[in-house]
Amino acid sequence: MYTNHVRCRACNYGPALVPEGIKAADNGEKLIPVFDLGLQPLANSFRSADEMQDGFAPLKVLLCPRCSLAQLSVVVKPEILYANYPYLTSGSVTMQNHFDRLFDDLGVAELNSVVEIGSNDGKLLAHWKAKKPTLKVVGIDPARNLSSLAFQRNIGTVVSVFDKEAARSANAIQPDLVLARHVFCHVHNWEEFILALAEMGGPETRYVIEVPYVRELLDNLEFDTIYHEHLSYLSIKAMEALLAKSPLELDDIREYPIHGGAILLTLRRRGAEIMRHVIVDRYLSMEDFDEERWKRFALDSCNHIMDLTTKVGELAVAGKSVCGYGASAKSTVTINACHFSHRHIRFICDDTPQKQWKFSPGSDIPIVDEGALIRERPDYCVLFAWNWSSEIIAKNNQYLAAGGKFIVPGKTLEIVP
Ligand code: DWN
Repeated sequence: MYTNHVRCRACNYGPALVPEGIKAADNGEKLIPVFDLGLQPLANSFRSADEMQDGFAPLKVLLCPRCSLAQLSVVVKPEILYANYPYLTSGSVTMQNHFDRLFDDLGVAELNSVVEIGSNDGKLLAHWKAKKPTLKVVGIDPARNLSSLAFQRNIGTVVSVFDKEAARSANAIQPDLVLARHVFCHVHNWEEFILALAEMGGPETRYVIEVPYVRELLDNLEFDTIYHEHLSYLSIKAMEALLAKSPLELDDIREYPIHGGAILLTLRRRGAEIMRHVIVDRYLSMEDFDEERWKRFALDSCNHIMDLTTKVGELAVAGKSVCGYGASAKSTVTINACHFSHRHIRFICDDTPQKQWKFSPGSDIPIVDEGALIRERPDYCVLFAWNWSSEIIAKNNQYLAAGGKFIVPGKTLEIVP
């Protein structure tokens, strides 16, 4: 189900890779363990009552002391994670607004063709085509179940993990822009990914990667964004170490609040007539993601997990009913880290049909439709999908009016109202 990962995927720091049984001279290089949640289920392995729970794998973060890339100690096989993927890009207003902002910030109105890697169900490309009908678009995504949804939106998808072959297929539209949103940190072989990117487009093509920024994870204790799909937790320093040997270079960085705080990296071919933006050096000068910072994060995250466990446990003992909202990958991490069961969290409301009437991975907590919040009217609701909290709270004012309260996990637990 998984392989062990011991060398940094950005700068190759780590022990020499030698054949089994051969004792290698110790080069003294070893990635540093900085955060460990033990054996955890796969965050999107939702199962119905008659299905076996998929495997568990170690969830441990290793830090590269040379380039500051944090990365998981194992790599779960992509076909296990993504062949039939239950996560749908959010259709929320917040996400639509983000798509509009990217359309404007990336100047898509002036472009002819866009390829999206990890295009999921085609929502973004369909949204952009609605704004510019002449835009040529192609998606690349390994999940066959999602590509059929994209097809219903008239978005063609190369059904494949992203590699050179998929890149050459998508390159038929000669893209001006290649976009990869929340994909890059799911990828194991970064060098191959960058080389495959360079197979597309021409001298002026922009390659734009949107990923969570490790600074937000550390600052906001976003421990629940650490799961097996997220193989890496990106710093600009690590990106520069990776690109140093590649045909592409980092040209610009922008920040967006989506998914708890993301950065948008614009890469270009080396030598393109573009001045590298000074902002890259500004980020490099501010980054301090070292072992001491990560170990402080680990301690604070453990305290946060204890606080939530205690709060929900006290409510259960007091006879209060508690449910959850948002069967996100994040909810799986939190539920298993807190060892919650159906006795603590009676159910989780979620608007994703592929997740409803199944169980949260690793637990006996059922996932139900959003209407259950009003039908069952529990006393408290843990907002596992905290990155959509304003939207979710706004649409559930009837629950609040009936006396319900949301528990919003964050750096500190917030009770709303
Ligand atoms: O990297 C990834 C991020 C970008 O998205 C993927 N590996 C997996 C996924 O992570 P996630 O599952 O934590 O994503 P979300 O978007 O935080 O999940 C929110 C969940 O809440 C979804 O299952 C949908 C649900 N939801 C809902 O029921 N009602 C969301 C909204 C906004 C709502 O109104």
